[in-house]
Amino acid sequence: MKPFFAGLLYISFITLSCQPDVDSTTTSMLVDENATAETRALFNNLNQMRLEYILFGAQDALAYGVHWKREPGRSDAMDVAGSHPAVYGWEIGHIEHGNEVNLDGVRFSEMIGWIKEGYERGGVITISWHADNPVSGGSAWDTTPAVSSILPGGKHHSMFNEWLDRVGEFLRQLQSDNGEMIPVIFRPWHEMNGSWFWWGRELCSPEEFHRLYRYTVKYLRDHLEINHLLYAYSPDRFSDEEDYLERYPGDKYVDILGYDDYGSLICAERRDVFVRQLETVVRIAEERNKIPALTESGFNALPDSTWYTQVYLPGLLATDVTRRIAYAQVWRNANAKTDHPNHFYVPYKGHPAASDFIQFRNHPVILFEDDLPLRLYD
Ligand code: BMA
Repeated sequence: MKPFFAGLLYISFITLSCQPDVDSTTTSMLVDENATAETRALFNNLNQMRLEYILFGAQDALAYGVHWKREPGRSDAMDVAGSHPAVYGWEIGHIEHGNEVNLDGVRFSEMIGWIKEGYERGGVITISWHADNPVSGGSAWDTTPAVSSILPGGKHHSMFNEWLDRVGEFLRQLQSDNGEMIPVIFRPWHEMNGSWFWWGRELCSPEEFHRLYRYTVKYLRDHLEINHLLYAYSPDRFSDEEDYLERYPGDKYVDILGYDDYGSLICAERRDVFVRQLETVVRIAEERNKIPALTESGFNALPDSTWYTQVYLPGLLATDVTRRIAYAQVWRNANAKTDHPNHFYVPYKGHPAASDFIQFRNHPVILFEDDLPLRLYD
């Protein structure tokens, strides 16, 4: 072989075989190349830890639960299993109007406090945004077409920018006592492959959706210079890779590849369907050096008292591939005032599924907040 080609081969061998240290790889991989050190650390640590563990998350866990509201230090998970979840989901719907309270009655000023507490204890924060319909003024579930009207050139574009300004103002307040910006997995425009939200499949084209997602990222990151976000893409259930990726805005705009699944997780008989989807998400994420996650899940009102150990856990741990997700989150325990609560995902004190939930929490792969082996932000 001529020395020139041998040299070239040698160089490419070095390039391929030298693994740069994790930090420099991920710095260039993140959506935000100016992401704060804590945000980069969160990405790196989740990416390493997912090979061994799955973090358990729940929505609104610290704000209220079944039969209680706004009690310091409390969550239904804590009541039943002795620890808060490791991942805290929060929701900022109605921040776009500058309201003081979100669409589920949670005061934003208090939410900021709970986010700080969770972060200080080492938990992970993720935020969704069920924004109202910008055209009709109805809710996120009002399917009046609206996406093209908020994109550049659209009639409601400047109003949309104001909405993003308010999102930014809120995110800027997420600061720890020592001044660190609290990293957030931001999950806007989720379940976009269904048609129940105004940004859904039948309400805008894939291109319009791409533009919406990219515009949101660029506005927050480049215009508002918010650098403490990881961005999550989370469709609802899907049939295959092509379906999953139909509205994917591109590797430059997404850090976490997730999906939301309630329907294929309610009984063991559907496990194959669940496993096929979760494996697809993991594979697509790993091919792109992204982090896979089960961004929403659960069995509403837990009619099966062994669901956590007999359906959920075996689904998450079904194969070497499914268990490589970083976290799995369930939805909220609405603050029921009646004796017949009908919207909750974590068993509350006295519920028949409580002991099963403790077994789930004790599984060595599943991490709650007090199981976290390291601070995820260093
Ligand atoms: C839904 C339900 C609603 C809630 C919404 C946003 O799944 O829990 O009650 O308003 O999420 O949090």
